[in-house]
Amino acid sequence: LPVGIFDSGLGGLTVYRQIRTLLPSENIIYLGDTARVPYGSKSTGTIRDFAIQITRFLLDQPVKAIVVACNTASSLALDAVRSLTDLPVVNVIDPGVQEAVNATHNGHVAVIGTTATIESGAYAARVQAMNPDIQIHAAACPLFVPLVEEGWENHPITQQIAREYLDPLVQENIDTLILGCTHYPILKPALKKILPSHITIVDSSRVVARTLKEALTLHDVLHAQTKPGTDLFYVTDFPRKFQAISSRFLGYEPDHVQKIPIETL
Ligand code: DGN
Repeated sequence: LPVGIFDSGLGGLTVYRQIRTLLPSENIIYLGDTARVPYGSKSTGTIRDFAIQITRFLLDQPVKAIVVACNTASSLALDAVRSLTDLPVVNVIDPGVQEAVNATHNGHVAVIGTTATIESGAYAARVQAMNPDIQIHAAACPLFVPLVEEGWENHPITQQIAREYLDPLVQENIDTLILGCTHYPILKPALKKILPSHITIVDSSRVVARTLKEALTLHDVLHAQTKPGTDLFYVTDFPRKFQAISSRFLGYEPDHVQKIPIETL
């Protein structure tokens, strides 16, 4: 059976990419809810409804594990997803938090994400639960997603906006920064340029892939065969500039992309 991955749109392809690299023989179904993106500015109830619909769709395929490859859905709808299934459910928050807790020396960790992710307090709660001595500093960076989708990750205006968002965090003496949104790994080179070099940037997508591998191993459903796995990409709409946006996340243009209308979810 395949692994099911979902995201509010195409940003989760950064997570897919790491999973595909680490687990080349797994079959994968990816669903990007491109008709309803962004989730980051929507209410909790709406995000939970979307996540429940998509989870049901993936369970019907069927799949053997679910990866919630969206920080906003992981922040607000993880319990709803878990309530629908006993299969392994991997989220994108816990692995990043674990890595940040391990990385910090001075106990000042920052997280950046969409407005919904930051307002949910999910990252702060997880860090506190793991180590109550760590201070978490959070900033919503709502302009980052459209900048990445526009392909402006190296534009001077992105540097300027990033300074506005990140300077207050740097002044809090942070030594670790969690990229709490699927789009932000694309901005990593730009952020590195403006952040002091001692700050560790945590891009959780790689750790998420490792966490999935562990979960599949634990449930004894890791694919043993060596031939390459298959990919199936579903989107709920083909956005304008679909090819450009998806290839930015993936490094190439995806094949086998099918539209699945929301009504049929
Ligand atoms: N995938 C979303 C996230 O990781 O929070 C970002 C896109 C969005 O819904 N704004």
